[in-house]
Amino acid sequence: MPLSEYTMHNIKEFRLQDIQERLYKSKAVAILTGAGISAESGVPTFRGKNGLWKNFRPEELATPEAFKQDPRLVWEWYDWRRRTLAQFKPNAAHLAIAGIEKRIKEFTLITQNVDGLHQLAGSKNIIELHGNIWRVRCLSCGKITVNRVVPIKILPFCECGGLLRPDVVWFGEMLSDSNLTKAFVAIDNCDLMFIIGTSGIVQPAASFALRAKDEGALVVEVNIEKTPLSASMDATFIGKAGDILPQLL
Ligand code: BJW
Ligand code: ZN
Repeated sequence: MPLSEYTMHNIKEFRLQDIQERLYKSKAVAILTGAGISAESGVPTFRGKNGLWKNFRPEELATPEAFKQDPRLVWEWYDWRRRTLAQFKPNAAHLAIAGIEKRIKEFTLITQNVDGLHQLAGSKNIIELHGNIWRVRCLSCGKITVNRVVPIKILPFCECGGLLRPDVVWFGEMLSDSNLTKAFVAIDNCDLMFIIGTSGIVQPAASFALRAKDEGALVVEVNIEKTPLSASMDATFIGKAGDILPQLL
């Protein structure tokens, strides 16, 4: 679709072309991404129709309680995801974001995704709010290591004998203070923020768009459907991230 045909659905009339112009005048840009940005690479979203593994909702498996009760089951889920992910490549949306970073002086990518596809696309200044599925953490000694073994042994153990868990943030767990601080600095300093492919329901990430707006940034959402955040955005572009983002370059 040509740039001029993407219109926005909120108060002010922005076209994608207007956002493109705004982007290249921006001094500081922040982008928040969610599972939707990896959907076109083949990664199932959490709350989409292929998001369920063996009929478990993420809220049932992505918790410290679930891991304590049945670490084997939780590791099976992560093993399945790691095996699928290992075949996937970054898509046009990941590449466009890496391209934007090259042109903007102050650029921060805040991702909720644990899949590592932004790094593969060439993004550099990334905050991985919810961790990374390719790292493991020892429950006994706390050591964090990169682990790309596919399939991973169920259950994996550290050299100290402790049980390993995925180095990700589960429901009810605190996000790293240093990541949150870096994210807030980027949000408070940016003049333009994009919210891409997230359902906007998992906190604290869901509050970032409103914080950016309160701090005076223009906030633009890209999603295939409206979300609870849409009504508060300056602009919401409805469409696939892989179609829309490359047009900003
Ligand atoms: C496309 C597309 C295409 C599709 N193009 N778009 C305040 C109020 C209420 C509750 C809380 C609160 N503060 C904290 C909580 C509790 C909880 C929470 O938010 N619960 C909600 C469910 C209500 N939050 C936490 O527990 C967080 N911890 C915390 O805040 O600690 C302090 C605290 C604790 C307890 C109480 C109070 C304070 C931690 C959250 C950790 C989330 N972890 C997970 C798993 C990570 C590891 C793993 O991957 O296994 O993170 S859950 C899962 O959801 C994952 C995601 O990063 C996260 C967000 O999902 P996302 O990315 O939005 O994906 P989807 O699937 O929901 O949406 C995809 C979107 O893409 C859709 O909109 C599609 O339309 C779109 N899309 N194709 C563009 N081609
Ligand atoms: Zn250990």
